[in-house]
Amino acid sequence: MQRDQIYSSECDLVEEFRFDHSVAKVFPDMIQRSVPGYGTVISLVAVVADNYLQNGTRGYDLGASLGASTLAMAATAQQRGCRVVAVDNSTAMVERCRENLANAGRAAAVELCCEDIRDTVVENASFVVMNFTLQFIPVAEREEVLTGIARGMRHGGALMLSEKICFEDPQQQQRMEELHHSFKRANGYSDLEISQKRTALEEVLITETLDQHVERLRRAGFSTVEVLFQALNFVSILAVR
Ligand code: GEK
Repeated sequence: MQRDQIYSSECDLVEEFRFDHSVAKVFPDMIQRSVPGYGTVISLVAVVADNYLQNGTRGYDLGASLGASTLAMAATAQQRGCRVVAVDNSTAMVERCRENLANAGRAAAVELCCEDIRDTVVENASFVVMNFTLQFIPVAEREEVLTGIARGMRHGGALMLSEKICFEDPQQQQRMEELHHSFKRANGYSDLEISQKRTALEEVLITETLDQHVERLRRAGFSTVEVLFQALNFVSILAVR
């Protein structure tokens, strides 16, 4: 696994974060060292898929990156005659994802689309995973994306939504942010890397509170919405149609 050193030397001007080739190359290392509980989230994708994927339906991975969540649902999907659709709008990510799926022997079971998830038409879905992707969609457009997902889902189907969140209480926000920075330091990121990455993401990754997510999911048409897993300021929500 190639080590993420993108922000290790001082930049005169930190540019807005983009999912380009330099990011795609180090992505597995970057996400593992930046998102507390990432490995558990991916294991939970397999568990939720096993519980919710219905025979002959579809599973979607929206914001698939290199296909970690796609691969976590692929075995169950194949056994149940389900088609998996993986979507990402970064060509760099999609190219590498294609290689990963082929190396894992899952290329035929997955339809990989390079498109914006705002344009994806979800159909006949019993399981949709959107891990750490809604946070990159403008806030005003998030409800429409979720309503579209809910509309394309079978009764009893599940959406697993994982997000970095913020907190209404400023003290809680500060505590969680400090702990997240400590988590990154413990994983070998320097203070310079942490602060430059933070600047790069400032206008790109917009967090909301858990309540905002839960309320929006209910409005979008999900009947039960509950927390599946949380590690610091990262949460996975299970929303059942
Ligand atoms: C994982 N789910 O490993 N349309 C499609 N893709 C998008 C859009 C968009 N509008 N905006 C961002 N992306 C993965 C991790 S990463 C999370 C997901 C992170 C894509 C973007 O190209 C990137 O690959 C992914 O969403 C977010 O479980 O980097 O924090």
